[in-house]
Amino acid sequence: MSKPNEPWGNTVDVEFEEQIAFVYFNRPDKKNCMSPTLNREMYATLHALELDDRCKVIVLTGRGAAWSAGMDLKEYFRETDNESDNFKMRIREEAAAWQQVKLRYYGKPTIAMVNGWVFGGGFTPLTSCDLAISSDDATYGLSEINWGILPGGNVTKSVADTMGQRNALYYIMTGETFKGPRAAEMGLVNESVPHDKLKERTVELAKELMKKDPVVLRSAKEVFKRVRYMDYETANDYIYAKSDGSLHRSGGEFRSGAMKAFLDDKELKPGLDTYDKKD
Ligand code: ACO
Ligand code: V55
Repeated sequence: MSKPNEPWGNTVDVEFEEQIAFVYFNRPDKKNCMSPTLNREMYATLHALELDDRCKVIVLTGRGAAWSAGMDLKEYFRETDNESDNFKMRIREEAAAWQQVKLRYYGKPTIAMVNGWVFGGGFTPLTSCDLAISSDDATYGLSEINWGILPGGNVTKSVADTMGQRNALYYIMTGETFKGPRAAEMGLVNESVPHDKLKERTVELAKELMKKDPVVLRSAKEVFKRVRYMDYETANDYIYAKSDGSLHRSGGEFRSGAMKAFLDDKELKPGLDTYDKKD
């Protein structure tokens, strides 16, 4: 049984290691496909970890051979086909709540560590993570068209944002699979690495993120994700507002300390290194 502050149930699991929370899709027998239950448990898990001091970075990954094989065709689609419209809308909302809102604007840095299969609906949480490291062996596919639907649940939007029009339409329309190195080439993930280096590289990246001012880092990613839908003038104003706001919330010591280390003490080259606030 999970404890009250550890709401992950059977479909999600969490391991803490070096201030990283490894959040697992935990239905390996079902290739980690996303059922309504998993969607609810993932929301509760992420919500709790945002306030959990045991982690500064979230790594989203999968148990077994899959990252996630997309939505559960049985529990999410077929078994709800005959439910009421309100019921269908509710399970969609619960999927979007963690995949498109909680994870996309998460309070801590998020890294997708892609260990295996990613299909269809899996692209939405993948692209909501700030960064993504793939195994060379991972296999990706926009398989919707192979079974008679178009990529929904904002999968289409996710790939429009990350893969470019030619690539996105190619994979949307053919349903062909591709591997980690191709995912990296297209910009769907940051890097693809040999499978046995996947965790090591992910941890290295997570540690780099931990050195930054966390309040400013949170604003930096939120600003990026929101400004792409704004015109230039609104974006400029919003960016200044978020910048001032984040310095107010953090206290600004990281910024002033770094300026002192560079301008006065000459012990930092901020172009080359992160300021070490030595706390
Ligand atoms: N929905 C429901 N069940 C699934 C899903 C899924 N998306 N993916 C895998 N499973 C289940 C299988 O039905 C099987 O269940 P069972 O053991 O009770 O029979 C179990 O997981 C293992 O899957 P296999 O197909 O036996 O595993 P295999 O290694 O041969 O193939 C693969 C793996 C390629 C991932 C295959 O399972 C597959 O094609 N899955 C569907 C992928 C997909 O198209 N997802 C939907 C994308 S569209 C969307 O998300 C809206
Ligand atoms: C997908 C489709 C959905 C959904 C979530 O294609 C993901 C993926 C058609 O509805 O609710």
